[in-house]
Amino acid sequence: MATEKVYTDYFFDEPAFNTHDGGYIPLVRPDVAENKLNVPEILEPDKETDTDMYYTVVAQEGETQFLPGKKTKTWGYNANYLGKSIVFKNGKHIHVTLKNELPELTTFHWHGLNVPGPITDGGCHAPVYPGESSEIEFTCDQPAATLWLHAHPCPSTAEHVWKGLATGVIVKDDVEAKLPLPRNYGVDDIPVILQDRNFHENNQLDYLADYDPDGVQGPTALINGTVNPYFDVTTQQVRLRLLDGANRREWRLHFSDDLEFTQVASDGGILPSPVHFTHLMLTCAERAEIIVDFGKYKPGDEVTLYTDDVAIMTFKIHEFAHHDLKLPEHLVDIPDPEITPDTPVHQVAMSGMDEMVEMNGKKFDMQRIDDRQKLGNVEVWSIINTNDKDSGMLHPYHMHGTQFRVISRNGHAPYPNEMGLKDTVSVNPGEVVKLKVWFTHLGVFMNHCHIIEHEDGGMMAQFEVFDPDQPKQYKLMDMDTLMNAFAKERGVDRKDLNIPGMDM
Ligand SMILES: [Cu+2]
Repeated sequence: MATEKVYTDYFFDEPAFNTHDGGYIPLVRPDVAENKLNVPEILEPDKETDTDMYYTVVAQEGETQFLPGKKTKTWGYNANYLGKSIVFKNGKHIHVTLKNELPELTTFHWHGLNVPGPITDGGCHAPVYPGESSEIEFTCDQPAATLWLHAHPCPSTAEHVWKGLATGVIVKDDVEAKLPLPRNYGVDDIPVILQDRNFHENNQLDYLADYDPDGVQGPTALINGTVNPYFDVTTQQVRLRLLDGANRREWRLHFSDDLEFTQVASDGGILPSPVHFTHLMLTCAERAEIIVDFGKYKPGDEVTLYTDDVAIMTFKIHEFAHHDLKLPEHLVDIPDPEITPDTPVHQVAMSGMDEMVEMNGKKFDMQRIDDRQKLGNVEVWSIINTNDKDSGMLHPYHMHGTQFRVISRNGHAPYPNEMGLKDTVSVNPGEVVKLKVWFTHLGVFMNHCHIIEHEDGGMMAQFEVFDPDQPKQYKLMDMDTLMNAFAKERGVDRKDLNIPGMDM
């Protein structure tokens, strides 16, 4: 790999957009002992046949020991905080019972999974009320990838995620299985969910106290829910399935000694070719699978992972058998459907900051369909961030129901690690990002900024994927029904519901 091009800069044209906002909170390394990195267990199926898999995902309350002293009240999926990792095999028919044991309604959104909308997709139209469960089923039909599951009950998505409702979803397939990549889960293949939180009195979270319409942050990094984590390295290469699971934080990652690493997958799966780096920036909801080669270290050494100049995780090197990984220059073929000058272009403008955020000049309305695209068509979506280049924020743009290709950034080639399938793309202030988008399922889906408070605050729209030969009617949720349900569940008058994103 020595002759490969190694990128040594973040690709973004400004080092740290998220510091533009006056409310930016830098991370501080907590003054507590190191903790062994939590590696989430894998969710066992309830039942499996040759063709079908059955799972139960439970949204539940719990308590988590993040810091010395009092445990923190948290939410999670089949766990106290975050959740068990869910593994799907491409081609299998999947049945999931979605069970809500929380005191209020939530939804289960499969971020990056190509499934029909809006119910299976799990956005705001698919609430599961407390004490109830619902069933979904779909055929897993996409390449191996690191996806995720998170709550999406707008305008309360951000608070639900802040409390812990997010977990990794791993899709496996036969193509990835043939590549020489580490895949021993928990040993050399680990999810790395990057978040930040603020702890109040008695180590509790207090979302409303920390509320910022440009995204809630805290000074303490949590990796898979672990404060100040270390990971025991027992193999020469380790595959990290990085996910920016923060409400608004960008992660600018690099290792001690400027150790090189190799990205092999982006949001929607394996990249056509590996990309070698020393620095990698991830924006909200983006994923990157990277291979880190610890071959030059010896037992007892430690390698530190930083974001900016703050250490967030330590890799403790143990004895390992040396094994030089030979990654092929070409990993997989990625679909790249053709477009022509006649291809329809959808325009999306993400504008504003704070409470002023909008999409195409409007706030989100769950009863309004903002755009349409025919099933199977390949069309261009042109996304502009109208924020000011000097003081504006970056908006990570996410589309439900698809894995797209990035065509260009302000007319230039996308970043070298954007050549694969993606479902979330950072759009810098003043930038136009063009996407090539197609859909394989019908439904009503959402597109939005993945700074979750921007999404809750209205920087979100929805579109219908239609087929003239199979016209469909959708029963869409309305704000009154959702707000009345939240008020009833929280035992307050609707006017006293304190959901900041709804003040739009
Ligand atoms: Cu945004």
